This record gives sequence, structure tokens and C-alpha cells, in this order.
Amino acid sequence: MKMKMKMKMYILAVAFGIGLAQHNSHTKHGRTSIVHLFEWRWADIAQECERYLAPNGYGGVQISPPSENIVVTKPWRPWWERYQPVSHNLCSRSGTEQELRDMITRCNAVGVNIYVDAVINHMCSAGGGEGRHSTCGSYFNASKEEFPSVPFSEKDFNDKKCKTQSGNIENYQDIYQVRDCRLVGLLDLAHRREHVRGKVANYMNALIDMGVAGFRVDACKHMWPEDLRTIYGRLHNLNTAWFPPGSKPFIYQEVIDLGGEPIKACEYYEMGRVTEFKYGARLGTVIRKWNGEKLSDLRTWGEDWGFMPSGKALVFVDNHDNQRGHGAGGMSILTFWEPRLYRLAMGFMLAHPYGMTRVMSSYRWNRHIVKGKDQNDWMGPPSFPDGSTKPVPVTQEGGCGDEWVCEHRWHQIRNMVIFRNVVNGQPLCNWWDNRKNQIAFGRGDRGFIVINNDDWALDETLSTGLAGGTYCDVISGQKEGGRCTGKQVVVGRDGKAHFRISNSDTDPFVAIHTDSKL
Ligand code: QV4
Ligand code: CA
Repeated sequence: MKMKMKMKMYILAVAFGIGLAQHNSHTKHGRTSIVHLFEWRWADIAQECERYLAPNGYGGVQISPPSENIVVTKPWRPWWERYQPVSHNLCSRSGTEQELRDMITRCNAVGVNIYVDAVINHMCSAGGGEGRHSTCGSYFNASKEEFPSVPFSEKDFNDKKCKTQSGNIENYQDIYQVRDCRLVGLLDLAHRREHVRGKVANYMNALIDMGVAGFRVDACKHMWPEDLRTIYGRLHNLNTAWFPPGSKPFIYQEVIDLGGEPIKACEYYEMGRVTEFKYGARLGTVIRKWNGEKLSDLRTWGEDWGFMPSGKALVFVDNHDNQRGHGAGGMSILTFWEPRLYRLAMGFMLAHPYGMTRVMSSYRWNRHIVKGKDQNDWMGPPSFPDGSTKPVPVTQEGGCGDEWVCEHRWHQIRNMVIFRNVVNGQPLCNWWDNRKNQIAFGRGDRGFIVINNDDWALDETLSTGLAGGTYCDVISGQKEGGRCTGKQVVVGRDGKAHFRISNSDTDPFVAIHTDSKL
């Protein structure tokens, strides 16, 4: 009888996707978004958790790959060298193992989770040479496929399985190539082998034991779902110093599925969330008004657009690849380089209930676009002449210096992260649009957003779903010491409020929520 009940519960859980082990992000205190602190040093992330992320409602941080990687000097220390591991030692440009541990402990102590970018599909490039040009000086020999500090050797790679001439992936229409050949020349690990599965699981388990809450798994399209299932199945539960007993690591898998390829994101749903790359690409075209698209089209935003089920999706406006022309997405992707439209896109994303949201936090580089391609797409983080990464200085105004962009500190974005926490679990309602580029919608009785992306003013009285009272707009300002530093919105007893948004406002949108009420 008991067994039957258990079975029923399990089937229910699977059917509704609730409580599914690796889909739970374990964010604390009702926090809903995570931020990718791309290329940040562990010491800076630790401070940021304490001084900024926890007080401003961020649920977690995606960190850059912590494993030892090849040191590339031509070009000089590109960011992408970190996607070429040479061992599972935990030392990188972001810091030492001790610093990593300290960061995890300090972030956990303030309820901010750490999610590790796990590069497990491959080791370094076949052309990576031989020697100790690695971030901790571990020896490796790429042409002989020797990585003695793991150890991995020739038999741990897929060469025999791969059938292409070059040994590289040549055709994304052939699923065998995509999974068994080298992604841009990167030595492809044979996850069918027990030794490889064991080493990869050990690597991830070491991090889990240190206290991380989960993983962004890199290049999942290039790994067989059954191999991933086996590896994930061996992962420890999260450290009970910070997480309830029995908690499984949160897994979100990088699969770029824009349609048109035989490998589909859905092959990975069962094991965790999946990156929804259609999200940023389509939102970009709508906000740019390409192909006659308009904001009012967003009325049906979500699964109806061919996106994956909301409970499976990890969404973002841009990521570290497509903000510089790597990965997929294309020209429509909005980034900090176009701050006004970017904030609009982020505002929409954070207000809309679809998916689990990730905020990108970047650094500025010498972008130099020639015929649509950025010649400097390789440039690494702000660094000293010896190649070590610069700390992130915080300015008097609360932004970041030294070319660190810190989108997550832009007050509009930060306040919308808080908005999302406040409206968490509330349905989308009170949708309004002008059939063009002016839209508004609410989240139950807790929040309301109005956006004007037309070339003329918005001037409307709208039903907000909120209780009567005076609210501070959290885009032009916020509530501070019992008053609004920006615009005020007066909601009547009938729940209606008048909105006026000029198309030339610094930010052509307004957002209010129950915590911004005076
Ligand atoms: C070069 C040639 C190849 C040649 C090879 C021979 O271009 O044609 O076969 O040498 O050795 C870098 C260079 C790349 C170079 C390669 C190997 O850019 O030119 O190949 O190294 O030396 C990042 C960067 C890549 C970088 C890689 C490793 O984006 O440019 O390659 O790190 O340093 C697909 C995948 C998806 C992937 C996306 C970028 O399906 O999974 O491409 N996204 C993830 C990460 C991404 C990372 C990787 C995967 C690889 O988000 O940042 O790639 O770990 O869509
Ligand atoms: Ca592979």
C-alpha cells in the first residue's frame, strides 16, 4: 500500500514536473533570478554576494569555469581559454581553490547560491600543444591526449567513434558527429567509458561537497543524454550545512536549439532545465521591430512561440557567447552596448512569468566590427599586463569601474529582479496593448508594468489589479525613506491608474509593485 502511494506520488510529480530533482534551483528567501558574473574573481564574487546580491534579492551566481585550463597567449588570454580544461584542479584566472571555497561559504552564508559552469564535454583543443602552460602549471600533452593530473589518456577520448575526415564536427545534421566528434577541435571525452564518467562525477561532487547548489552544464548538445543521465545520477545531494537533506543539485544544460537541427532541447528536459536560446533571439527582433514585429505580439509570449515548457526553461536576453557573436542567436541579440533597448528587454523578461531568469553581467572590450564580425570577440576580462584579472571596483554611484559593466547593478535591472521576487507565483493578467508597441500587464494583485516602444507618447488609463494607493515607479526611481525618487503612480479604488510615458523618456517603461507602495 505504502509503495503504491509512493509510486502514485512519483508519477504525479513527474507528470506535473514539480519537485523533479534537478529542476529545483534551491534559491532561498523567495529569490527567483540568478546572475552570471562572467570572468569575475572568486574574491570579488564573495564580496558581491555580501554587499550587493543578497540585499538586492539575487538568488544565485553562475560562475565562470573553475577548473584548470590551458593558458592561451595567441591571442592574449582570451576569455574562451577557460572552456579548454586540462585538469580538474580548481584553479583558474578567477582564483585558487581556497578562494573558491571561501566564496562558496560566504555566498551561502547570505543565502546566495553558486552554480558552476561545468565544462565536461571535452578537454583542450587538439592544437593545444604540450607543457605546463596551464593555470596551475599542470602538465598536459594535447596531441598525445595526455592529461595526467586527472588522469585522462588517449583511450578516454572519442577519436575512434568519430567518423568525419577532420575529426571535427562538420555537419550539425548528423547527431553522431555532433556528439562524438570534436567541437571546434576540442578533444572529445568518451562518456560511455566508466573511467570518464567516474572522473567527471568526482569533479562535480567535489564542488557539491564544497557547497555549490548546481551546475550550468556546457555543450550538452555534444553529449549523449543517456551519458549525462548516468553522470547526474551519481551526483551527491547538496551539502546539508546549507540545503535541506535530500536536495539534488540544480542542473541547467546548455543546448542551443533554434530549430532546424535533429538534436532537440527536449531530449534533455528530463534531467534538468535547458537554456532557451529562442527567447533572447525572438525578444530581440520584437524590440527592434524587425519584420514588422511589435510588442503587442508578446501577448502570447511563451510556449505558443515554440519555446520549451516554462518549467524547463532557463532564459536570458543575452549570454557570454551571443553578446559577442559566438554561439547562436545572431544579430537580433540585445546587449549592454544598446543600453536603452537592453533595459527594456530585461524589464519585460523579469516581469513576464515565463522561465527561470538569468541576468548577464559583462565587461567592456574593444569591440571592432568589420563586415558584421567582431575582430575582438576573443578579448578577455579587464586584466593587468601579466594577464591576471583585475578586481571589480565599486564606484561612488554604486556602479562598477575598470570596464566592468555590472548590468546587474543598473538600478532598472536590479529593481526588476526585486519585482520578479515580489510577484513570484502570480499569474499574468490585465494585459493591455494598442496593437502596436505599447503594452501593459500585471502579475496577480502584486505588480504591474507598462511599456512604450512606439515613436509617440503612451497616455492611457489602465486596470492594474493592484489595491488603491500611491506607488513608486521602480524604473525612473524607487521608494526611499517613505517617498518616491522617480515617478509616482496613483491607483484608484477601482484598481485603475493613469500612465503617461513619453517615447523620449530615459527608459520608456514604468513598473510598480506591492513593495513600492507608499
Ligand atoms: C580553431 C578553429 C577550428 C579548428 C580548431 C583546431 O576555429 O575550426 O578546428 O582551431 O584546433 C576557440 C576558438 C576556436 C578554436 C578553438 C580550438 O574560438 O577558433 O578553433 O578554440 O582552439 C568557447 C568559444 C569558442 C572557443 C571555445 C574553446 O565560444 O570560440 O573555441 O570556447 O576555447 C556551439 C555549441 C555550444 C557552444 C557554442 C559556442 O553547441 O555548446 O558553439 N557554447 C559553449 C560555451 C562556449 C564555449 C563552448 C561551448 C566550448 O558557451 O563559450 O566555446 O566549451 O553552438
Ligand atoms: Ca562530445
